[in-house]
Amino acid sequence: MVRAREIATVVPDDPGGHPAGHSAVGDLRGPRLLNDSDGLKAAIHDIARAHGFDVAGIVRPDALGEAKRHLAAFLAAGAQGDMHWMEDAERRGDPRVLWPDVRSIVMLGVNYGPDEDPLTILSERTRGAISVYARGDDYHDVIKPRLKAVARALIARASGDVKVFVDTAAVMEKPLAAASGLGWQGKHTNLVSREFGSWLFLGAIFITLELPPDEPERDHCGTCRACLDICPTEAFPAPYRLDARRCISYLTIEHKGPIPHELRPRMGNRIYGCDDCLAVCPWNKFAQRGREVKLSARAALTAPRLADLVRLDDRAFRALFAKTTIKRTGRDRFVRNVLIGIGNSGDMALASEAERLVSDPAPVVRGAAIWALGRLAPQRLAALAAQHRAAEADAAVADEWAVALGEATA
Ligand code: B12
Ligand code: SF4
Ligand code: SF4
Repeated sequence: MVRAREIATVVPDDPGGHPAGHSAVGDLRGPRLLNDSDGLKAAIHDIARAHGFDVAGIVRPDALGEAKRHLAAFLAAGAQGDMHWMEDAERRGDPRVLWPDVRSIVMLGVNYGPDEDPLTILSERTRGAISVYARGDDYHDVIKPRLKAVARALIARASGDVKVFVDTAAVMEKPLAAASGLGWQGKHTNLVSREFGSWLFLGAIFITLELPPDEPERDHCGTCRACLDICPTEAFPAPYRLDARRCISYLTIEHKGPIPHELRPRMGNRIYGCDDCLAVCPWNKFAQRGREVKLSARAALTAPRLADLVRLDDRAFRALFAKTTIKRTGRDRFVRNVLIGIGNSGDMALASEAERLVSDPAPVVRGAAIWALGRLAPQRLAALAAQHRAAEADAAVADEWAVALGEATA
């Protein structure tokens, strides 16, 4: 039995990357030489399963194919918005640039299939829709130790160096997962699994050993375009291509400033992420409920009342979202999202909540409150203008006043 000599967490190379703010990179070393790569490959599936992964596949680091070119086109179009950490196409587009010693990549997936249809909550307009992936414990924190455990088990059987990644590092997890046979990238760009539908979290183990790769999965989308048609913000300029700047997931999680006016009414009550394109996929008929309790939805996050969420101060926000991925957006951006939901709710009882936040210390909250109140009760907003508008020092909030009072267009 060989013990890891080193397990180090190094370099979050996508600071602020999606959806949580840290990457997991560990170096694990073991001195024993491997002489049975087929045996190790067979063992990987058992080890992965024993550590809570539902699927595993092996891919060569040069298997990204067209993905690098597609990434370059994505970046050239500016589709990454203000996710500037994505702009290193050389490293992101080739795992060998990230780590020249890598010879094989083990791609792993954890099923987080929901208990119920995530589209149902969208008709409950006074409640917030939090996307399925964010309703339980932060998946990075759940998956990272497991990746390390699998890596440890691997080097106990073989020599080699290993690094583990779950999101946020400059690794193109979806095309690698597709090339390793875990599924295919659907027209919504996410990985679709024949076994688990849309609901797989992905992680990667880079290893210095040559392992026999698995066969890639082929595309099973056919003529279907359900995910493209359901998108409320028309975020797909073409099948297999996403403009993140229009995606509600980007707008509610990654984007720091005011949300573009044109897209606000289309967001409905989606206050953190969006599952529409995932949930509508017909391949979900094979989906199964996730087996990891930590990833399953907390009762408080399945259909929370907008009236409660909009009252969160910093402390209450951190308490409610402790150990979730939501905590990293911070109270201000989260309340901004809730106010968009309130503006879309049509519920006059929520107007007083927006009214109160017109004087919030955070500009991004004030701006969204002005918009929400303008939607629900324009006369009340006009009455408040005399009191608040002249003293407004923030240019973006001053613009919100002008737009909400009909003096300017967005
Ligand atoms: C940046 C990012 C985002 C951004 C941009 C998403 C995107 N599609 O690029 C935003 C914030 C919008 C986002 C949203 C979501 N994300 Co995200 N995100 C990432 C991240 C960090 C990088 C993705 C990336 O490299 N994008 C760049 C683009 C260019 O690459 P791509 O998506 O693979 O695009 C391919 C296609 O566009 C295709 N293509 C492009 N042009 C053309 C042309 C033709 C002709 C063809 C055939 C193909 C083609 O080739 C590209 C390369 O393979 C990954 C983690 C990671 N490190 O990989 C997680 C990740 C993709 N996200 C994930 C999740 C869960 C989500 C959400 C579902 C969360 C939610 N519920 O709100 C949504 C889904 C939205 C959607 N429809 O994609 C999971 C997806 C798991 C899975 N089963 O696929 C990942 C893998 C995280 C993880 N470790 O589990 N995300
Ligand atoms: S996550 Fe929602 S907004 Fe983003 S592409 Fe999918 S359906 Fe559109
Ligand atoms: S909804 Fe249809 S087009 Fe979209 S990923 Fe699923 S099968 Fe492919």
